[in-house]
Amino acid sequence: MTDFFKNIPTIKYEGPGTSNEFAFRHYNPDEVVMGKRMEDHLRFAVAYWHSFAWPGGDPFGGQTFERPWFGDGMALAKMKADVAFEMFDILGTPFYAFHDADARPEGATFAESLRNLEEIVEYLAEKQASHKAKLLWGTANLFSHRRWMSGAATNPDPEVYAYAAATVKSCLDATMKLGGQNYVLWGGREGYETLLNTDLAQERAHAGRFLQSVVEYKHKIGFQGAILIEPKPQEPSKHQYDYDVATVYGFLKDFGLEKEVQVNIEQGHAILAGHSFEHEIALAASLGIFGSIDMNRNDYQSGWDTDQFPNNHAEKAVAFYEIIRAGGYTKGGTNFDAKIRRQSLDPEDLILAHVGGMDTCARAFKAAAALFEADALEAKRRERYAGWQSAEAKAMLNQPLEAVAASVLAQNINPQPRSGRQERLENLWNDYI
Ligand code: XUL
Ligand code: CO
Repeated sequence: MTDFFKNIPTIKYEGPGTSNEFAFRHYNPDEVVMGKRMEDHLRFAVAYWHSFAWPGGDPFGGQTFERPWFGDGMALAKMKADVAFEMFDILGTPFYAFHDADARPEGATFAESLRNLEEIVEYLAEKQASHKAKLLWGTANLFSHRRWMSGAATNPDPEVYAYAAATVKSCLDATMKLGGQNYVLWGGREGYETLLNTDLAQERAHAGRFLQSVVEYKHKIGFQGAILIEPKPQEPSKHQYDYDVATVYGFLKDFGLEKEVQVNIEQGHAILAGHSFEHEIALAASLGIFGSIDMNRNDYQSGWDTDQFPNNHAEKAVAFYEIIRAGGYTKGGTNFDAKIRRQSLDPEDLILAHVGGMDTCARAFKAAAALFEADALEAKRRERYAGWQSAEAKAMLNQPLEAVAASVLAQNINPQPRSGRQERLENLWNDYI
């Protein structure tokens, strides 16, 4: 036991009326909604990087957090893991997610980094065995170290491609060892700063081959988790090749991977791509590639990825509605890719940020589930498309253009526009949130 969270109690559900800061108002893990416990619907995960590895810097200033585990060496890395599992216990979160670089010290050589990773993975495995939290996903940090500055799999230097392959292999091995349910690839540096020095076609081809080789290796070792790409349009690169869900789907089709790889959709990334979170979820579900989500919010004035904790349940309810329509998660979950602000120095801030985020999601989820179960919105949607239920309408989809055209003249077809009822549907939403 460390004393980092000393005096902070285990967070329990007390309901919306409580005045206890250290209690859930909406997240009751055992409450059954739509036939399943909320914990099993929401599958919350804590992100190791934001909560335990990030020092609180921004582009204008450095470290603001002083954590007893900051520094180098395995002993501190293990203290970090101890604190992390203490936080998972306090919150009751069933999952966590991590990059290699969040958990192990960087070595002077690849071999040393690998030894450090293997040692910390051993330690995390012991932790998992004696605590509730399990691994939602593992991933490789292929963006922070200067070796990745011009890309990982898309780097002009073949040695960097090789180093990326070795790194992803080691992280996939680690994820498998820890029973991870997914493996995520986020290509922050898989893009360019300027087209003037970039062979876009070659870089894209290398990214495709790299991903194929990851999938081949997954099958070779018998990893049962899902491989997920996390789309993001830009930041840190000016342009990233995994721009949004539609772009990723085209990429997967191009490399024959659309049945092998799914997406991890992040709220803030969807907004940066000019979409809504729910749009990205609905599109991924319709394409059969919905996997998991990174839950957060951006500051809506700053125009960049501020990774804040969600605090607006009405906004998230629409996203959870699409997840429910998609049939919910299978291997995925709700990972808080969110960090406290750099002025939020206290251990309490870390805990209560998650409490608020979990409550926001639970409240959103319950509203979405109630609306879905009432079938109110779905009934209206079905009614809108009801014309397509007729045999004649269905048959039309198999007819050539000229036959459809002829039917307009023969039957004197004269369609009458009908209201889309948007405001009425928005009012219906308000009844549930
Ligand atoms: C960056 C981001 C990453 C990925 C994992 O914007 O979202 O933290 O989730 O590499
Ligand atoms: Co993310």
